[in-house]
Amino acid sequence: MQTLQRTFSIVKPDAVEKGATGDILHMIQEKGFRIIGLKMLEINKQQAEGFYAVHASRPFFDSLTTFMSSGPIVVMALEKDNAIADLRKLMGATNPANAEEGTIRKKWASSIEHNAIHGSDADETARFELSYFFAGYEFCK
Ligand code: FUP
Repeated sequence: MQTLQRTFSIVKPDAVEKGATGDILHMIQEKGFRIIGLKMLEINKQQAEGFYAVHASRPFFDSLTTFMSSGPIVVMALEKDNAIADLRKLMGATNPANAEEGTIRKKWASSIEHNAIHGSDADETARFELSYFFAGYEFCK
């Protein structure tokens, strides 16, 4: 059975810088996602560290959080049946070298770090990530 689900996504600084935001939003909407929250903002290093706290012990943590605070990002709340898994499929593999044709990372990512888009990987992380960037009143019906 399909269940309506929410997920969270970020167009990362590399993709915003390339002018890919419109194309990425289009790819997401073409797959049937409903955008129920959307904003562009910049976060500082500390805010990026809070978002990626689960990766704090990983060797790439410092570089990743510096990158994520290096320029504007676009954050999104998305709704669809099976939204979490379907967005991950549309994103493609973390490393663009392994990303399949037709995925957002195949088209726009340039490295494993500068990989264009973030998407929540599970229900619990989606809830945390949505609440990190959105207040409840900001979601559209
Ligand atoms: P993903 O869920 O596909 O975004 O990938 P992960 O949760 O494994 O990693 C989170 C982010 O850390 C990636 F989007 C990019 C970054 N990362 C690196 O910079 N280097 C690595 O070796 C692995 C991940």
